[in-house]
Amino acid sequence: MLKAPIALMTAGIVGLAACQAAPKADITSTQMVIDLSDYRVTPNLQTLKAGKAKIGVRNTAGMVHEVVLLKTDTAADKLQVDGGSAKAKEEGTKVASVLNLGSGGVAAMDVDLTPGSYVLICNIAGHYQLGMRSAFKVE
Ligand SMILES: [Cu+2]
Repeated sequence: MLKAPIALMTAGIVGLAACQAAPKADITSTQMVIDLSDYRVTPNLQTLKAGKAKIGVRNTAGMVHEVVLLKTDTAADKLQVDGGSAKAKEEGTKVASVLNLGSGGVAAMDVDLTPGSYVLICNIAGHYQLGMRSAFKVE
């Protein structure tokens, strides 16, 4: 039992180090870039061509955000929210994600998109409800 608090402390330190070293991916050759701010998800395009694409994600905010890409016909502001976790439900709709992107972080996700309606959200607890959602289409 004595070992448990030490293990928890170590995990905390590793987590903190991961937050401070936000990734800086090269996103100059991406087909689309999504900016994350407090509390907005802003893609630079409203439509994207079907097929393989590289999507860049930049966190311009002072706190950790993330982006989850969902393929759904539900409107961006009408997703179901789980009351316990305060997160939007992703089951059956999640296509790709960049999770826990620290302040100033830049990342990219490789996707292979089929035509349809998509919603981009930040699903850190409470952020979806604060407005971190945006719709886009693949044609
Ligand atoms: Cu967020």
